Amino acid sequence: MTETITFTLDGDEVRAAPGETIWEVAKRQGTLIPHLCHKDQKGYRPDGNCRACMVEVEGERVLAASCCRTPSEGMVVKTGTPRAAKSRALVMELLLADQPDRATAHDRSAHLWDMAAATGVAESRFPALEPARVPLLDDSHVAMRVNLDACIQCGLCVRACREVQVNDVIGMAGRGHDAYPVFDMADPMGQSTCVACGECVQACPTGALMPATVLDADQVGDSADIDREVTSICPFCGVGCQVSLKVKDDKVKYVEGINGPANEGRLCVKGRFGFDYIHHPHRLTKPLIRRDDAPGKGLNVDPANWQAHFREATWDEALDAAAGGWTALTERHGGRAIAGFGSAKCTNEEAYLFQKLIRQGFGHNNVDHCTRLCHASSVAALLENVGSGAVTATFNEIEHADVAIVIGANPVENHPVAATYFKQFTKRGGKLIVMDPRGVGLRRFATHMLKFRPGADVAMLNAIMATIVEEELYDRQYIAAYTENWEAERAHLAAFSPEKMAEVCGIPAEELRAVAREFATARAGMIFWGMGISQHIHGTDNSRCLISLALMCGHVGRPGTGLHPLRGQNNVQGASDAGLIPMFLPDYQTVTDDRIRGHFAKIWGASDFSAEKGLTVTEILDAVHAGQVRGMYILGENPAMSDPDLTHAREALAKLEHLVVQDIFLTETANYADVILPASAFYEKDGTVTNTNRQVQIGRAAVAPPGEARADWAITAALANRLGLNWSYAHPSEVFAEMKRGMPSLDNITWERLEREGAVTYPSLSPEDPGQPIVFGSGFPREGGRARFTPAMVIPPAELPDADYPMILTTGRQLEHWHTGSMTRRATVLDAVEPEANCSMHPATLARLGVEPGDPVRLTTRRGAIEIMARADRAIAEDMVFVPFAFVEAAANILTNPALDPVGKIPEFKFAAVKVEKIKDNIAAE
Ligand SMILES: Nc1nc2c(c(=O)[nH]1)N[C@H]1C(S)=C(S)[C@@H](COP(=O)(O)OP(=O)(O)OC[C@H]3O[C@@H](n4cnc5c(=O)[nH]c(N)nc54)[C@H](O)[C@@H]3O)O[C@H]1N2
Ligand SMILES: Nc1nc2c(c(=O)[nH]1)N[C@H]1C(S)=C(S)[C@@H](COP(=O)(O)OP(=O)(O)OC[C@H]3O[C@@H](n4cnc5c(=O)[nH]c(N)nc54)[C@H](O)[C@@H]3O)O[C@H]1N2
Ligand SMILES: [Mo]
Repeated sequence: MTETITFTLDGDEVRAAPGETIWEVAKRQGTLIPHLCHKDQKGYRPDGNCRACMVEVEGERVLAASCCRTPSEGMVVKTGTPRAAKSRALVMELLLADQPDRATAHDRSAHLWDMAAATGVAESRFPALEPARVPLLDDSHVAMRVNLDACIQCGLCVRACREVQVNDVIGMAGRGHDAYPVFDMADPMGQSTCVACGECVQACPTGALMPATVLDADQVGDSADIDREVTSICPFCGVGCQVSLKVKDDKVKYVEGINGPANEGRLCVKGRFGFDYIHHPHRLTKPLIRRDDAPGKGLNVDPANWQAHFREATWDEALDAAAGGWTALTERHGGRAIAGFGSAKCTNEEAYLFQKLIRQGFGHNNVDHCTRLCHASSVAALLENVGSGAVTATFNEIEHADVAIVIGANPVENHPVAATYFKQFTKRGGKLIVMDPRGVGLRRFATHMLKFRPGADVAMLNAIMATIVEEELYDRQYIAAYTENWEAERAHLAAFSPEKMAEVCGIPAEELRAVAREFATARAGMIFWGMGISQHIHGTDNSRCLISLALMCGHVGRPGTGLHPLRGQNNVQGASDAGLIPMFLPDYQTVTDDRIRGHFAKIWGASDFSAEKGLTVTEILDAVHAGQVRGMYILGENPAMSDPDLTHAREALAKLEHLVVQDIFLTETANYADVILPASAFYEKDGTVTNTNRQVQIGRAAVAPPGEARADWAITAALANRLGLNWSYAHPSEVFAEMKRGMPSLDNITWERLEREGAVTYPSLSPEDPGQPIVFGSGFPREGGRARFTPAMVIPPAELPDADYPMILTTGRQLEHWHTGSMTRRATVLDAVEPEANCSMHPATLARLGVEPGDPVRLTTRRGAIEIMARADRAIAEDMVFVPFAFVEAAANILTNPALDPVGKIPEFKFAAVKVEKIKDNIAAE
């Protein structure tokens, strides 16, 4: 029970919640007590070291630090007494004595100066106490500057690094007045293990730590020297961090995290420092049309010298050419000759319009997007067994869990802000079970790290569940009340004892049993998963196992419990919800149902369209090879890099008679286009996006698109009108209003509400309800209200290592790069940190191959070969090689296997047989 405390603050009787400090209550009451070492952001522990926030407590001899003092019943606190004010002013003066002057400060608008003003101090009467005490400038990092002459030893950077982001890089060296922050043992920041999240920079109250973009060559800067501040959503991953964009001269100058429901002020390196791709000179600024004398379609267009292939066109000409090409093909071959790939990087409204254009304009459902390559199998299993494809709980719910499983996901690199919550959970004593064939970054925090054989998920998970059955650790009441098919699952599991499965998955039986006990006996457990689960030919089975595991333990529907596939793209949840899927109309309503199609046809004022489920991403490219699809519309996707078996995919793109690509760059895919339409980047348009937590959030245009580039929704609408569809949207809010007519998930969520509140989680039960972070506490959206156990069999990967291809290829991501690299390789900081195509192998493997770290190797699979630099990484198993897919010069997907999961239709990106060879150094012989 929460008991509030009543006390007197500046003469008023006020109440404090348990744990609430005097500083917090004062702020709530409208009194800002000066503060330096205290940061008003969730995750920051008050420290009370700077003494800038002293207040007087009646009856106490000494002043109290209001940031860390909680009131007691009946206490009388005065914030503005002369004694308190004098003490605070003295603190300020002493601190200012050692600061550079405000005129030449690193940050003329640092928080420190505001606080000095608030205490009535303009300058210090004291001489500098400790001149030149530490190395002053550290500019070894591309993104940040360290100027320790401004450091006041408040320790906020240490708390930012160790307690909020839990990266443990910054510490304090020296003592007392000589204390100063150091990176690792005492490295320059740029050579330390710093991952450049920049949390310390955001926390620093003095300008001792600054974003490099705010400082001039003399290390002088002013963070308030901006024209405007616009709030939006980070355009990278599905965490959906809310950001404040500081804009100067129509360019983003720097970025800060703000208090969104998912990120609570935190950001990662991409969100904070990866924004400037939008200002890159490669941005498309004018519509382009392929020249009649272009030297053939292919991957040979240099973005700096595109003129040999394309010519600039007016929008009218380009839109006519784009739509005219499709119309010509449909007249000859019917609507099915055209297919579309929409985008999970664009907004909900843009995704909705895209699927509407394909369905209404061409009469069929051959429209899909990158979800097919991503969580398609997870969503298939969730829809089948839970009745809904979205997460059952937000990732932030881990705060209330006591055990969590993270399997086949590497959140430290791929969902870094979510990972901060996972790491904090372990610091509070939460038990973390990590399951991954690679020793991913979370292993340092894991209670159990199961480094099992790749592709052996079903064997391992079935063994864990078999233990739970055998040792009767399951939740009988939950199973009886909320599930179906338990007896079949239970019988099925009998064949999977840990002792039998240990050899298959490579984890000892005792460890499997220990993990089973840990998870099943927990009060509240969560399961998080990623591409290591979904990107297999048995991806749906993998997910079925995770669902069954959660259900049998009753770990769904309560605080601290839930199933959470970590969604990837910034708007893949929203794009899927909006119907960018061949089997579903918006809100996962099946296209085969006449009534549902009728409903949408009515909303659209259109005639009926095909009742047949459409083709998926990989099936569409197969249909191009088969001559069935002849024209395409590709929006914000780069299949010439992201599809499996690129040779096959690129041949399909080259074969298309009419390809329209709408992107912000001249991507590898755009190389094959007939018409290229220059679009706006995320920070250049208004719209909503839905993150992995089901939080619908609003993004706002901060800068204008470059040149003649236009907002994606407006381009799609213009194309629709050229196809005769008569759309008339003046603003994305009108599209959102239309979406609501067919999407019950958006009930109680309006554009106006999003503008006001920034974010609403669906489902929202009333116009006041901020939304439900946890769902399915009282049954599931399936017939009978029950979730289902679906037993899964062990199926080996499609392509096993053999004598010719003896190792295992696995692919994925790195912290600094985004998928196909189109954005992040054009972001200054990210490209500087990770400029070169690389793969990773165990040092013993490199030694066996005679390869030194940094040397190039050749990787060959049945589909092709690439040459790439090799790194040593002990986290990789000795028979594996890990390749990120961001680098066109060594494209991982030349190698990957296109074999598909039969249900989710997702390719097996995580497993292929590969041969690794040293590239002989034969330059001397030439
Ligand atoms: N920096 C960065 N962040 C991103 C992205 C990006 O491109 N760059 N992309 C975003 C997108 S769209 C997505 S979908 C997410 C993906 O995020 P993650 O799911 O974390 O992505 P991956 O790195 O592809 O793979 C995750 C893990 O699967 C493991 N794995 C490989 N084989 C197996 C297996 O057989 N079983 C199991 N259990 N695990 C296996 C790998 O070792 C790897 O650690 O990231 C999002 N965030
Ligand atoms: N080997 C291997 N391959 C994989 C995976 C893997 O793990 N391994 N993972 C798969 C997964 S999970 C995914 S999600 C896919 C991702 O595959 P893709 O979606 O093809 O990859 P991205 O690079 O994110 O492509 C996004 C495109 O949108 C453009 N863009 C960005 N913002 C905007 C905008 O506002 N408007 C427009 N019009 N364009 C914009 C970018 O320039 C870029 O070309 O890759 C898949 N491929
Ligand atoms: Mo993804």
